[in-house]
Amino acid sequence: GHKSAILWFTGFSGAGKSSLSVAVEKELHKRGIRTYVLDGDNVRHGLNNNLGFSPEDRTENIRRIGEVSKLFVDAGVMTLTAFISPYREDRNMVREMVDDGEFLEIYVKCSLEECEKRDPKGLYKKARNGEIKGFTGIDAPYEAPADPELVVETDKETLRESVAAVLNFLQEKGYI
Ligand code: GGZ
Repeated sequence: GHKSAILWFTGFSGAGKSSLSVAVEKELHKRGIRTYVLDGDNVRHGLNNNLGFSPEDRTENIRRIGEVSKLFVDAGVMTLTAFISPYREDRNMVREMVDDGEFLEIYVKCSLEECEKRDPKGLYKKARNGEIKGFTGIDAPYEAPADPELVVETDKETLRESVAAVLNFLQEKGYI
């Protein structure tokens, strides 16, 4: 058996949150653990399609994702979330929604320089051009976690190494 929790990946756009959450999910499946990944693709296009990127909308985005994640955890599902979630207070709000030990904050650390170099969707370029306003890291803030359960550094480690770090953490702490 396992103890279900929210694996809350936070970091810049392009830091690798989605890739990492999907790769961790694959490993959990190998161990017979049921999972669900919440990310921009399945949340911002549906449940949260009325929200943009103002500070207020980002807070509401994170609140709803927190509430949905809580439902999944109650159903015994290991829940992985991949959102920038730039505000410390918003992440702490989610932490407060669930029982102790059910919110695992994983800081997907990557320098802005590297994220901008990767720029998989060309969004940093647009933000620099002024075509997108309020882009995280350019003209909107990112508040790094003060005391995360785990930090992975995607500009210094391979994806395999980051995945192994997450799996080791879960094993050491008795989640899997
Ligand atoms: C940041 C934005 C913005 C602005 C659109 N700022 O690389 P992506 O495309 O797929 O990741 C980004 C995603 C961020 O959505 P989140 O729901 O994770 O944000 S938050 O947690 O802050 O609510 C990016 C795209 O949406 N995107 N405009 N202005 N990212």
